[in-house]
Amino acid sequence: MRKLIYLFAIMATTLMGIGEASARKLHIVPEPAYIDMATEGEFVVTGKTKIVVWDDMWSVADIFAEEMMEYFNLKKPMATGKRGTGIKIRTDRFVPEEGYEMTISEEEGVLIIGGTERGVFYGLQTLKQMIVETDGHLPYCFIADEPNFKYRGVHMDVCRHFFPVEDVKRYIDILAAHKVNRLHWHLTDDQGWRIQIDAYPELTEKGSMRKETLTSHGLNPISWDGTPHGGYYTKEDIREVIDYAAKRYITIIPEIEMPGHAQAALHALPWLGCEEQEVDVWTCWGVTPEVMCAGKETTYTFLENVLLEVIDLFPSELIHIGGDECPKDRWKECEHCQAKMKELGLENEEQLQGYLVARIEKFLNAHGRQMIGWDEILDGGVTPTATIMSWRGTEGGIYAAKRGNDVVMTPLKFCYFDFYQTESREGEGLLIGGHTPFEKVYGWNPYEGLSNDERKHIIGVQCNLWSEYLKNMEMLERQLLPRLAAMSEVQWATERRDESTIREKMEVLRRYYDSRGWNYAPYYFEGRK
Ligand code: TNX
Repeated sequence: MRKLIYLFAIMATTLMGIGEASARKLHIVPEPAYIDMATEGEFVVTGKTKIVVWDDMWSVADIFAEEMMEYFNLKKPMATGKRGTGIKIRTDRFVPEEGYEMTISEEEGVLIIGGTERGVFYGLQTLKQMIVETDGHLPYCFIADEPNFKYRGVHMDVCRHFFPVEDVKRYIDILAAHKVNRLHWHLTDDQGWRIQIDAYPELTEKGSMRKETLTSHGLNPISWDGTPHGGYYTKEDIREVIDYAAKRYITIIPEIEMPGHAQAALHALPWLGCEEQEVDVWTCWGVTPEVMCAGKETTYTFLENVLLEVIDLFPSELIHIGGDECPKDRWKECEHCQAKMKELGLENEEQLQGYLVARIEKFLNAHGRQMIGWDEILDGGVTPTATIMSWRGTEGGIYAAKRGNDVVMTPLKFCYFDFYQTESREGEGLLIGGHTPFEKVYGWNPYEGLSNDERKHIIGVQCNLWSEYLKNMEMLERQLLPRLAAMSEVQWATERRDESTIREKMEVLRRYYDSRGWNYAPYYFEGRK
């Protein structure tokens, strides 16, 4: 398919009379597969330019028309219509599904052909960057583009700190501009349950609010803010967010944590624990021993009922079940867990978690969905059909890929955007730890350690943004940007990365961030790492 694009590119270049590459350059993040610049000529886009829509893709056009309003200082969105000249958008099945071809010439004005509407959407993301870079004076050129990875994810933790619907939408806008197509929405954890479940109203009534929040790293000195914190999404909120994301070709993968990271659920429904112990919605960070009981049948009924409502809400094929960091202390002392292990002939508590995970996977499959979980789900013996999210390193992912499981690579060293961005940490405030500067993300090879055959199982790459120390959108954005730009190069343009040009490209992208009013960390631009 890629060959076809190049062939078309060469033909188009000849037709348009484009000669050798000129000094005229475009700086696009992530790097497109193919760019051919004409030596002269430009098409000027202004607020009066019309968007000419074929194939009825009005929503794609409207989003672009609206987003350019502020840039062009308009009172209403740019005009759209079925006929005329300007920015023409259409689809053609000869272009790869997520790909697009953009021609800017005297004859065409701007013509974007996507393999699908999704491809057109990505073409328009590129175009927006070009408009800001050239102030609307678009040089004649031909671009053909398509992504390397089909799963291009970003994670959002709304449990450690809650972010209202408007913030989630803004987050989605940022993702879309980087051609990300998955939002992994971490909806339940020890510190808050954030999704309305009709069968168990207590989950949000009691489990969405904690008394206060830890503001230090824990011991010596330990401090809390003394302020209650909470919030949750109604089903209506969630539908609104899913719809907003879908219009930007982002699938939301919901995560319901089990059997660990569940203290907020245990607070709401104490019978979920081994001893029906009374616990608070957690006010600390880390790993708590208070986990769901894996011996009682009532736990399984609960999980299935919750998942039924989750499946009903979210169209995503993949459903994330967590599975990480589940201490087994309570299970070792629990008569129900021990009886279950005996009944099933299990040797240890790891295998009991393996049983829970496999049982839940079967349930999801029976309802037409696929399970994805953190790499700990490998520990208790994993089924061949689960997708593994490799976070503790790449080893779990490599092991799973070798066994034939699909894998999303998200090793903390390169993909944890809650980590510090500079070695000195100066000016960064209190964060969870670690050190992941822009350059480290950009230079990471997600295929390392895998043969060509095994690579096929790496369906994608994701960065994770845990919010323990990120209280508001401004802080969240400074952790996300500009590192998401580096991540998008890994996701979309793995094989096209070039360390000699990225800094120049980022100086241009920064102006694009400014034009959209997004916050970003200054360190990379200051040369600090
Ligand atoms: C580990 S990644 C966690 C999270 C924390 C994060 C902090 C994973 C599956 N578990 O619960 O928020 O570290 O970096």
